[in-house]
Amino acid sequence: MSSEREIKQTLCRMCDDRCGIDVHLEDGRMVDIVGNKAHVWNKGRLCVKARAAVDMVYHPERLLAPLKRTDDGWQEISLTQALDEIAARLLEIKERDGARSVSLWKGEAIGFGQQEDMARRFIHAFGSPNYLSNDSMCYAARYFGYKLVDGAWPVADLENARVVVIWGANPPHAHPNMTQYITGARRKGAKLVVVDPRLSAIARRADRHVQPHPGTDGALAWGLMQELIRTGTYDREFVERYTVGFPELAAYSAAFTPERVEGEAGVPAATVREIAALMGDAAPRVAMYVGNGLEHHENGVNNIRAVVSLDGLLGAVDQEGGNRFVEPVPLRKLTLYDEVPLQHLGPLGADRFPVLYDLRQECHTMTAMGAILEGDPYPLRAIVLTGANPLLTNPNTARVQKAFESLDLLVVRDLFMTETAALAHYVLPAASFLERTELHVHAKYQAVTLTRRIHDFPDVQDEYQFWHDLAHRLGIGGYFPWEDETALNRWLLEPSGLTLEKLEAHPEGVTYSPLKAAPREPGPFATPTGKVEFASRYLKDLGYDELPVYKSPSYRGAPDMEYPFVLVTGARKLLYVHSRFRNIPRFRTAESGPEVEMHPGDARALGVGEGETVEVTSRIGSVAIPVRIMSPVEIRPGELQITHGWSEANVNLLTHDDRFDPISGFPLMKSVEVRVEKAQN
Ligand SMILES: Nc1nc2c(c(=O)[nH]1)N[C@H]1C(S)=C(S)[C@@H](COP(=O)(O)OP(=O)(O)OC[C@H]3O[C@@H](n4cnc5c(=O)[nH]c(N)nc54)[C@H](O)[C@@H]3O)O[C@H]1N2
Ligand SMILES: Nc1nc2c(c(=O)[nH]1)N[C@H]1C(S)=C(S)[C@@H](COP(=O)(O)OP(=O)(O)OC[C@H]3O[C@@H](n4cnc5c(=O)[nH]c(N)nc54)[C@H](O)[C@@H]3O)O[C@H]1N2
Ligand code: SF4
Ligand SMILES: [Mo]
Repeated sequence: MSSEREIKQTLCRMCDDRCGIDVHLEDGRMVDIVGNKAHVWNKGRLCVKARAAVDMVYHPERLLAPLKRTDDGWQEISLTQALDEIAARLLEIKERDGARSVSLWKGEAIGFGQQEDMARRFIHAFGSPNYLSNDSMCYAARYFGYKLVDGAWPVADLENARVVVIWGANPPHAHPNMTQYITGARRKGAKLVVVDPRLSAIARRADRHVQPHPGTDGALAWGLMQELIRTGTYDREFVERYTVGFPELAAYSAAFTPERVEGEAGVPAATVREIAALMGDAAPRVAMYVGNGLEHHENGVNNIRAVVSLDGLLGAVDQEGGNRFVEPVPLRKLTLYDEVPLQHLGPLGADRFPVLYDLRQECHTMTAMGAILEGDPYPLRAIVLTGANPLLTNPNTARVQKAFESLDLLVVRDLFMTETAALAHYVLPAASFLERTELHVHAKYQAVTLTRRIHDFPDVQDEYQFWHDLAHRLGIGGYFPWEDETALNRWLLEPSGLTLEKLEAHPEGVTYSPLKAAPREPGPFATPTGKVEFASRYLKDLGYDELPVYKSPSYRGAPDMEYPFVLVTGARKLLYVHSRFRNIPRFRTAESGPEVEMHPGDARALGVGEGETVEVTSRIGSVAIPVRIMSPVEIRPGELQITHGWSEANVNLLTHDDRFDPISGFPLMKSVEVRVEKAQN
């Protein structure tokens, strides 16, 4: 008998690129994944990870039943028992310590959009303001940079740019499909400038690779602004009509001569002049993309604000070929911040990092550790966590571990028994992205796609069903009235005029409103003044500097000779996403394990060869890790790189949760002072 073949179209969500895919099934079982040529974003292209979704879904180590920790180890229990017991424990803790002693933690793996919003909805409905997520160290700092200066985060109009600037990002590994748009712009004559301390995959393709020392991008951005102002090549008309704070900006920039930038950031003075001229000539068609590389620094938000201010000087805001604002799709709002405001309960971190709470309603995961361990500012006793593995991804792992071990209740939803799940009281099997249906918006193309549920395991719940079933046991079921995620999707879509039926018929995505033609009149900008704000009154009122003032990273401002190396962490590798996919055997053959990337001169001085193990030590911890000797142009002497997510050599044992950017609270993970010694064995 011949087997039955079927193709179902949906999106890959192994990373946030979200490529259109054709899933091939044989007798109902997934056998292959290929690119959907009709999808507006990837146009048929996929990265090598996509096919591993099949391995992930049917992985022999996949969790398929709820587990409960007992004195005799893990015990398999029914889903009903697990949900009943978890609900009872949550109500007990609420009764004893108040609702705010319970928090919810959402990770990168389940994405953003509605998965994030239903988690936020659940914890507010429960009565706690304590929504925690990976965005205590991702995205929010960049969002602030743009929100505070431009009023919103625009999209880089790569297709129409004359100069593309990729600043602290590496699309070929982190957003593979963005690379084709950058390549396309270059084919049409655009110049590519990459700002990165390392010769990354995208830097290799650049017309100009600018290599500042880690954490010194603010100095470089100020130096470029100084040059544009000194030479009169900034966009005077744009600045006059659409910005506030120019006199203050001009005055502060004056000190950032190319020579000073060279001393501070290590970028030759001639390069600063050359890049400023390149940008000035191409303005306003300068499209910049800022990545995660700028976020994990002590002066992160202000460095990003300085980069964004540069856009304002170039008149590249809300302009074709520059950075453009795209109208959002009008979907219903799932969060309850207006209906159930809980700020009076003291969201964790909102006192220390008011901007994080005010602009993102985000509590702060590092602050949460103090609440668990020291009851500061009040006790946090329970966490329900989904799609995250903070034991490998949050800074200062030793403290995270101690905190999680001391909780009264830790519930982890995951596909696998992770380092974090191993500490839980209950581990619940979670549905993967191929086992749920959700709406996705590709903002840049104003496209909405509905994903399909391709597979089902009994007792493996999708996120919606879990929140729904738990809410109904907790007496807050009224907030989760939809029978399933399909009913929720229908409700979310209503104001948009799109229907589920239309989306089902168009798995390649539906455009919700054609992109506006380039506006003649930029703005109005969603800032307090309605203008591009070089100086922020909002920040000043909160006690911060009004301008994006530059501060040297500690390792340069006050170097400590006990820790003579500076360590960048987290440069993405194509095959792995954070702590994920180490259990895909063919990936391990291609990229076998953790390593510290090092300049050959440093390796020589330390007397270590390729693959030999060294001990890397920061002020808070140590890891033993093999050395990878780079070519002399790939990394600068004295600078190291280790990618996170490896349990064998977890770099977050070295990173700081008590050194952070004062505006976002983001931890110092990309300019960590360390020493290196050859391991004794
Ligand atoms: N040192 C250092 N650390 C970093 C970074 C860095 O640059 N340097 N980067 C940081 C950044 S930007 C981020 S975003 C964070 C991310 O950190 P996390 O949010 O912790 O993300 P992951 O490690 O991807 O964890 C995802 C977990 O979710 C599980 N999972 C996969 N799919 C699903 C699903 O569909 N449902 C559910 N419920 N679970 C699923 C996976 O098995 C995995 O265990 O890491 C941060 N950590
Ligand atoms: N394969 C894969 N893809 C991913 C992820 C993954 O883990 N694996 N994670 C996803 C997530 S959650 C995120 S947030 C994105 C992040 O993706 P990107 O924003 O592209 O960030 P990274 O790949 O971390 O690249 C950061 C680059 O910044 C450089 N850098 C480090 N410090 C500095 C600095 O001080 N200044 C400058 N100018 N550059 C610096 C690093 O050398 C590195 O090359 O990737 C997403 N995509
Ligand atoms: S880039 Fe790769 S992992 Fe990311 S969504 Fe596309 S195919 Fe999936
Ligand atoms: Mo991230």
